[in-house]
Amino acid sequence: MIRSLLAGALLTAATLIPTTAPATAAPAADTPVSRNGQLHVCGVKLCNQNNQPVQLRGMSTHGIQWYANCVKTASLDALAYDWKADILRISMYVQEGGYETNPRKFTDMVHGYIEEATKRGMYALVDWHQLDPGDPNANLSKAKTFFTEIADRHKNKNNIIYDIANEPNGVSWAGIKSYAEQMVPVIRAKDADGVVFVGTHGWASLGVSDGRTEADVVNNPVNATNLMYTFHFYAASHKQEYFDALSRASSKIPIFVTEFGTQTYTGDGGNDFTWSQKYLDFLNSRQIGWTNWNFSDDFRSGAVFKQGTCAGSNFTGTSVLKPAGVWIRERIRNR
Ligand code: IDC
Repeated sequence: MIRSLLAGALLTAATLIPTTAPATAAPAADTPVSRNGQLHVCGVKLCNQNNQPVQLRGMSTHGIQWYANCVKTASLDALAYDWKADILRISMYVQEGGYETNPRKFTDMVHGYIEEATKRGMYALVDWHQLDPGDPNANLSKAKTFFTEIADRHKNKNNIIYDIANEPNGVSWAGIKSYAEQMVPVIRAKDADGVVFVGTHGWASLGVSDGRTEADVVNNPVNATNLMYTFHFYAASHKQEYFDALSRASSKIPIFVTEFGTQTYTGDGGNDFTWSQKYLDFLNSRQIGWTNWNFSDDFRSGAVFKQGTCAGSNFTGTSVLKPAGVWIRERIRNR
């Protein structure tokens, strides 16, 4: 009886196995993390375990206090195996209903998303999404508590990157540098080889949105190793002046683009694919990594999925995507 039941079960299973692997099947061993391992900063680039420069491409979640339903098994499978992303940016707002309202809940959500990225062989970029207030020092003690636990829990993984300040604003570069020099030792005390990112002044514009330039950073870098500076752009808003600052800075300091959109800085409006392509061509030529804003079905044009997609379970292919999503998926997949 047991034998025949077992045989029946095996037969059923066999008939269910499709002849070709589905698009969502996990490649067993060949993943971005298996290929590259623990990363480190090498000069102005990010290098892999073999000391070769590596460019990571992927997506940022929307705020996980709002769009957790877009970060689940089916969507992460699509990101890893259909989009072929190297990296997931986990955007945890501090204010606006985020971390400060329930530190336990949000820290646990981030732990969970890190495990999900890890299972799929993607890098996990932990984004401390401070925005308002813009001075990261305002959230300093919260940041210490949060990153101490994240770094301690995941220190034995080789795929974690720590972004300690999303978009500093209304604060001088000196103020951000001081914050970074307090945060880096907190993280390194737990995870000695973890790469740390820090946002630049003027909403991660290298100072340009504050009427400053990248010279503030170049002439007064954070006193820390294994650290990169972040730059954000929204292609329909941020054109030549921003591009030129990025271009100049990228030969002098290590840069990662942790957020960009093909539309305006509102994350909405018409797409400027011409300027977006100009930026990506430059980033690709310099092997500067990037994550695009954002992996959700918000109504805005920069949310890659059509509204309502996240309530379902189909995230694969282009039929679920808005124009920005079709454009960016293509540029993550094809390299
Ligand atoms: C926007 C979201 C929007 C949300 C708003 C509030 O798209 O739904 O209401 O934040 O914080 C950034 C920020 C990022 C912004 C994004 C688009 O880091 O939080 O998201 N943006 O405006 N910097 C430049 C643009």
